[in-house]
Amino acid sequence: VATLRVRFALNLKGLAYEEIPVDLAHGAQCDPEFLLVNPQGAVPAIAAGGAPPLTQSLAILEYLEESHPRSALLPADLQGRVRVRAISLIFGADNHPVLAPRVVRHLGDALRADGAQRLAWVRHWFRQGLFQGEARLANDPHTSRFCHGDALSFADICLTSHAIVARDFQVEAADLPTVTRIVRMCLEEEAFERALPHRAAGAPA
Ligand SMILES: N[C@@H](CCC(=O)N[C@@H](CS)C(=O)NCC(=O)O)C(=O)O
Repeated sequence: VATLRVRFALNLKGLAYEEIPVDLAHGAQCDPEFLLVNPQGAVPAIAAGGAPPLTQSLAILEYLEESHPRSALLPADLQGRVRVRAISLIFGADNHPVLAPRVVRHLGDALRADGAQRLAWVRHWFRQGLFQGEARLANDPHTSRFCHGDALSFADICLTSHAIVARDFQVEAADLPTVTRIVRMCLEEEAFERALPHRAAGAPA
């Protein structure tokens, strides 16, 4: 989910990049070699401008926005920027963190949750993110073609990355018309389509 946010932003800004896959399913994020890149043991991390690796997807989005202001992903007005960041944080701060692999692993290790219980947990928080997104976006005059007016923003990036992976977990969203519509609109954009997980370097065939 978090890596997808960065791939969407890079594509939307038309920036070229090389991807190095990290196999989360086999714990490669905790290999000593990768911990030198991100001691937190999580992706994404990007190397840009010869500086030490940048981590945390939302901070990376801010970096890309400030370093490459063309194809802006934040509105020009302060109120709009705050609204876009607030919507982004529904996904990035409130729901995704509790379904990260390390959290789900810990449910098994510490609480002996079995596979079905761990899956139910993940699906619950994916659904919660979409549900809260719908509550925030529906009936809000600032919601239009996309999460904020008619221009793509961080909020669309965060919603769509959450929704795509939720779909892989068969999370129901048909009763959430606003988020369903916006995700569909985003996926019509080539920049989003090209970033989808099955197109990533190292993705399973
Ligand atoms: N808040 C971080 C979250 C990073 C994160 O948890 N990434 C996941 C993949 S979506 C990960 O690498 N998890 C490894 C793990 O939980 O062990 C961000 O937005 O970059």
